[in-house]
Amino acid sequence: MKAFIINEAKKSVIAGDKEKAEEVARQGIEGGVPAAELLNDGFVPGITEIGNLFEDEKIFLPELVMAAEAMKAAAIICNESIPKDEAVTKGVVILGTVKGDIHDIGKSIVESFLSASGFEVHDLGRDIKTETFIEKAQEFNADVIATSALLTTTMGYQQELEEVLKEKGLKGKFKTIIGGAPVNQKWADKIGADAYAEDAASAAQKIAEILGV
Ligand code: B12
Repeated sequence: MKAFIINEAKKSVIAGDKEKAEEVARQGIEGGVPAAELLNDGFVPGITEIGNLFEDEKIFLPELVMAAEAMKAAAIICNESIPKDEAVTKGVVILGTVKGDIHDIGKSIVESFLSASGFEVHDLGRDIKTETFIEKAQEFNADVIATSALLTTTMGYQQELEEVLKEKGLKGKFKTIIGGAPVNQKWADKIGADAYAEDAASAAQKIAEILGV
């Protein structure tokens, strides 16, 4: 049953079938499949396969958009089922996708995992300017600024954030963590980010590590 649902999840995203993806997400959750498994083993491999087909020019933008809409709808249902841990606050995190970048599916999964792990998360959304990250970090007295970038052309804004934080003398005040498919530890080291995490679960662990909580 579980393997079937997970396979259906993957297939629904590849088919770009939003209604089916929502139905499978609901069925899975009602049937006791953990949201993280539905995402990591079903929906995410589906959208990854679509990304590869797009890269190889085997499918084109309309199909990518349909798959993304199916993925997003399913992720919303999975994310909602992840209980928020409001009893504790391990730290305040400002989260968003950088300027010029509208990819937000992964960022929203990160939001759910961080909230479930006891962080207070302010998700600013996507296409967020460097200045806005800093303003909001100050407004909410944040501990961490977490940025997502999915394009090689927008990763540079993660570097810009480090530079502006340094210029303003805020580098130590707010820790930074970066993520997104083209991003890696090497990039984090190069730009001087405090941490990098490759997925949502390790994002929560890495933030706990850098804050020592
Ligand atoms: C879905 C998708 C879209 C959707 C986005 C919908 C949405 N609301 O997000 C749409 C169709 C809109 C889209 C548009 C475009 N896309 Co697109 N897209 C993808 C695709 C297929 C999947 C991305 C995704 O959601 N993955 C699933 C999630 C769960 O994974 P994730 O984002 O990596 O997130 C995980 C980790 O990275 C990490 N993480 C993510 N964020 C953060 C943040 C922090 C702080 C941390 C710690 C961790 C972390 O945790 C997440 C969960 O585990 C990728 C292919 C790929 N393999 O990445 C291409 C891809 C990113 N897109 C690409 C391109 C080129 C585009 C367009 C330019 C296409 C065009 N010609 O218009 C536009 C760009 C628009 C813009 N200005 O942003 C290229 C980028 C190439 C490059 N080298 O830069 C890719 C790689 C496809 C390809 N192979 O060519 N896209």
